[in-house]
Amino acid sequence: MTDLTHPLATVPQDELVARAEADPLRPRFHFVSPAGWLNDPNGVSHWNGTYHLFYQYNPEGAFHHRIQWGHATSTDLVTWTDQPVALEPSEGPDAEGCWSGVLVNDGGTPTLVYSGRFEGKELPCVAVGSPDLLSWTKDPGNPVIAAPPVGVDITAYRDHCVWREGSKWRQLVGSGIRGRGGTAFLYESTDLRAWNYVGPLFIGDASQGDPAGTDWTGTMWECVDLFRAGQGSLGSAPSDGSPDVLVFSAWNDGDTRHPLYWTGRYAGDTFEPAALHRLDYGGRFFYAPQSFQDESGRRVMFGWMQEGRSDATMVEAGWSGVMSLPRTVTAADDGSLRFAPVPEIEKLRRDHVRLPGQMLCGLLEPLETGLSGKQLDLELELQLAPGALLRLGVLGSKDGGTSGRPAEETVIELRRSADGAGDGTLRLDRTQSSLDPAVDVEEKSGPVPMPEGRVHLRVILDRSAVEIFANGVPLTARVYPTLGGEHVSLAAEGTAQILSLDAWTMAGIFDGNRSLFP
Ligand code: DQQ
Repeated sequence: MTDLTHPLATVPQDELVARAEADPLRPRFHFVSPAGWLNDPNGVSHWNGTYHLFYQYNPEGAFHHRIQWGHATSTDLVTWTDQPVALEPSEGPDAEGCWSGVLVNDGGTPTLVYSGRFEGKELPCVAVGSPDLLSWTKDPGNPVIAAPPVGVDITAYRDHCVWREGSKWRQLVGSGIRGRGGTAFLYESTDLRAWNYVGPLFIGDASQGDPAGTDWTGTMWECVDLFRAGQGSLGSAPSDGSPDVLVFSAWNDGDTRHPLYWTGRYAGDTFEPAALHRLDYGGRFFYAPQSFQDESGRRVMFGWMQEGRSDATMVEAGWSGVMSLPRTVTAADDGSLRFAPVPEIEKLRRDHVRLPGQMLCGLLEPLETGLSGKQLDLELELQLAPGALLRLGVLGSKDGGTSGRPAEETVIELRRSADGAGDGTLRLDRTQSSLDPAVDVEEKSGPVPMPEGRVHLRVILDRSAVEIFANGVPLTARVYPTLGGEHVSLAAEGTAQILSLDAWTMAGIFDGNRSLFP
């Protein structure tokens, strides 16, 4: 067991799991670490029929320190089995942490490429796995790249995207060029050990846009992920116009801002951008996403749903960080991406309730749906008139409050533009979501295509974890209700027709018997 040497390690390790499990705000059907700290998804993959999810893990407590690679496996992307820690810092180039990276199949040998942290900086390292992917041996030649490109003044340098192209491996390392913007440095290798620097694949422009904006590209790109969305593989000529996508998490001076993606074309040694998009309107609540193609050919993405409560509260709770549900990634006709929870998640649905379709016309008072729960999957088909607003309240507590409004409520709003044109807005209002004045309740919102005013709305609630998909556009966030409210209500301005509303309670995926060191 690790020594309790870190000043934040105030909860004894043998108490951490019980402490974490006792927290009513801890999700029950999202993957969470056994206790302690979790951040980025790493090495996400499908290997001989088994899904592997590695993650940034600190079993010492709920704070980011001396990061290891936690590991869990699944055969269905729904239930997960904890596996032994895959990578742990050791003397040498990863002595201060095994930071983010990926898994590749090197001619049958599972191989991790990750960022070893030493003396406050990260460099690329490699480890090879046993055939069952449960034990890992670090390469004696680590770090496999000795330093960032010479002569370039960088802001940071870490995280990896590695793929096979023809007879060679290619690798991107996330970085930023001081005074210019975020970037991904491209390398090439025949053996994953000796890498030749090719050049920056593409350089962002941090002087463009408002640094406070939700689409500012930042001064460094963390967790770059390059893939072809649709038919064909990276580097091949696209047969059907499928875009190439460069996902990155915009970072600035220690601040984890938000995930973005460029669509465009990767060819030769460069990426020609077509358009920049926000990946998830929850911003930092779906950070550091990583994707993979599973054995059925789907692209599946996980993201880190970081916390919106104080560091001290996390430490006290004994756990921090939620892995998003795995979501499929597809290209839409307009060239941008659409996301949906993988259908396997429906296995957890229980106690189906279908409400009759109804027309809501300018309802001032919220309509009681009779639905309630902290672990819910809600699916609505909606028809909004031009200018109409639909308001779905969840995790509401009826009692208290003199204004007639619930004492606590998290509100999801969909508004169709007044001119009835194709677009509308998805908004998450968390201002009444918690009586705790210390939690993050910043508004989250963004545009959603609403052809003919039709919206398919999916809302997945798992206590403090909320994932919303409106016509395939995601908004992911965290909420911290203090009253344990479970009410679901509906209200409208203008004319909003609910064509169907289906609701399920979601079963949990863990049995409460987890170990910090599986
Ligand atoms: N988290 C990792 C880094 C990465 C960052 C460290 C993103 O490798 O850049 O835990 O959240």
